Amino acid sequence: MANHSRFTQGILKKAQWHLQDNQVTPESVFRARRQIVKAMGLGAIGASIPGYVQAGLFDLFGEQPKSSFITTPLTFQPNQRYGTGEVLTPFDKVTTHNNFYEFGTSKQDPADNAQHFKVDPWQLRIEGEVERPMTLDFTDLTKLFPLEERTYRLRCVEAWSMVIPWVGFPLAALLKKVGVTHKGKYVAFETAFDPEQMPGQKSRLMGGGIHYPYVEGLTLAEAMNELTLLSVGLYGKTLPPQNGAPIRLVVPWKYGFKSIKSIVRIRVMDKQPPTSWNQLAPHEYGFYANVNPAVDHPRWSQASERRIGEGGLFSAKRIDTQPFNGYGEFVASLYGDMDLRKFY
Ligand SMILES: Nc1nc2c(c(=O)[nH]1)N[C@H]1C(S)=C(S)[C@@H](COP(=O)(O)O)O[C@H]1N2
Ligand SMILES: [Mo]
Repeated sequence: MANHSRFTQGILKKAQWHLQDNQVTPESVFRARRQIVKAMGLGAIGASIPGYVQAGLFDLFGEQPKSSFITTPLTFQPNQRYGTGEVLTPFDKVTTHNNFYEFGTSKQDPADNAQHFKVDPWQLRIEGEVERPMTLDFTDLTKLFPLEERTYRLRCVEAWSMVIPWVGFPLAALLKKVGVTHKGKYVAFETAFDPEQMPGQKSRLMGGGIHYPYVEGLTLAEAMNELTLLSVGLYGKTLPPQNGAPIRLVVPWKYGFKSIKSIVRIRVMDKQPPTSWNQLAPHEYGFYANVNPAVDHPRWSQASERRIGEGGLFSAKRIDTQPFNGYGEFVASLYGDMDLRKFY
């Protein structure tokens, strides 16, 4: 599908009561909320705070959640090692400006169409070239491994970006638990296939021409890299469905389409697995998809990006894109002298 819908945008609706982006500093709001939660004697955020108290706190700071979906607070340790020092993208932007073509191709569609997506019960199967295949159920996802909060930049191939406080655990922890065999060279991921719940899987037009289920893949070395996260939450609570509930991948040095959502299968393989955007338009989207300002997309430049939620509506802040999205110190060695123009 040559003219797929990567640049079709829904009409931007903005309610009157919205604060201007420059009137709030998301980072300070997030920290302040933690202070209040402490002062209220509820312990650190992540302690068992009822959902309605959380919702109340969002109200207090003018960050009305768009989700009617129930998210619950998580218990986690902050991990400062990857801190970007940048302003966090406001919660309402993170949860209303989404790519999740199973729910439609416009940025607002996932927030509008995913609210009734059922995530419990859930089964995530880990199989293939592993010693101990296993199936994780919904409760396992947040209980089996210690959770960390990590703030990462997310750079979409469409040249916009965000800064998001994820909660999750390293994919490496899961791969160590199942034990990769000597044949394991790649890791394949698959999103849920449920056309009854995911209207984009029913209609070729609504689903942007992708052949579902959405699939992605990494080399084993990429999958084992310390940055590669399986995320189960953001802003201290479980993931809203539009962000890939109940579990999604986050690979911060690669274009966002690698960070596959709502995963039901992880398969360790001896061969490179097919990946959805590469199947749809192979000359535009490669298997590696490392963020690279020096290699333009055939139809637009990748040298800079629009930081969502900063600057005004028509003057969104543009910043330079960094090689590997700024994570070169952790990942450049994975690629040695590989020609990153050829392996895009
Ligand atoms: N299953 C699935 N995963 C997906 C997508 C998708 O359409 N379907 N879109 C990808 C793209 S293009 C991006 S930029 C990120 C966006 O994640 P966010 O909406 O949480 O910001 O999700 C990725 N994961
Ligand atoms: Mo993207």
